[in-house]
Amino acid sequence: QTMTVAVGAEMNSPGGIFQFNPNQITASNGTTITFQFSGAPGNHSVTQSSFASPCEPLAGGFDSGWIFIPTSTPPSPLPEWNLTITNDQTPIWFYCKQLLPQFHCTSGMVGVINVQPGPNDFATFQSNAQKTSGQPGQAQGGLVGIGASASAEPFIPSGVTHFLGVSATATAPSGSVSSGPAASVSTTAAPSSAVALGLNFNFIAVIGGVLAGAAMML
Ligand SMILES: *[C@@H]1O[C@H](CO)[C@@H](O)[C@H](O)[C@H]1NC(C)=O
Ligand SMILES: *[C@@H]1O[C@H](CO)[C@@H](O)[C@H](O)[C@H]1NC(C)=O
Ligand SMILES: *[C@@H]1O[C@H](CO)[C@@H](O)[C@H](O)[C@H]1NC(C)=O
Ligand SMILES: [Cu+2]
Repeated sequence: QTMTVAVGAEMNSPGGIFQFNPNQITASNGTTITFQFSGAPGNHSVTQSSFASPCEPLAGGFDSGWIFIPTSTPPSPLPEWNLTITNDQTPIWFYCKQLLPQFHCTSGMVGVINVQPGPNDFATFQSNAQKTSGQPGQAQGGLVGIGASASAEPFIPSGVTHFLGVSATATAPSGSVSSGPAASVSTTAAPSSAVALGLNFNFIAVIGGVLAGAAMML
């Protein structure tokens, strides 16, 4: 079983640039969800979070990293990332962690797989995301998440760039305000993302304070 979710949208799309479409998905164990990065131009991620902290990476959560499409026409084939459902009994919340030109998460770019009946519904999650103060979490998650996992990094066609952030090593307690960059760099970062890694780190460092250990590594 497969499903497709569009990541980002074009400027004039109904709902605007900052969206996943659909943003509520029901998928059973073994279903592959193909996230197609079709928002062009765009620079988006699919990053697992939690209901309690919509715009913070979940400890042990999945993360596509950022995928940057420079052109106003979507490339063909599109960049895409396959995530397979491993536990359909738990809601899987996710957000886009891009900060520019405005915070995507607080602009409502969030989604859920397998929401359950009750107060923790999508509308509340999205509204909480929009009310989040401060910068959305930038730490890099992995391929394996909680309730869903990918077996490979995203497919990146030519002309498109993939950026991986700095991995979180410390586990952020759920509900924490910020899980800043940790002193380890993702070993899965491709050589082509080395420059981006630096930029990303510098940006976080300027915004959030410097970690001497990571600075020395870079
Ligand atoms: C899906 O897999 C999870 C984890 O193994 C399991 O707990 C759950 O019961 C499975 N769902 C169904 C409908 O069998
Ligand atoms: C994602 O999964 C779909 C459906 O199985 C497959 O057709 C596609 O080639 C996969 N894409 C990647 C990048 O692995
Ligand atoms: C895309 O976003 C990442 C993360 O913020 C950043 O490092 C990278 O420079 C951005 N790429 C472009 C071309 O804007
Ligand atoms: Cu985005």
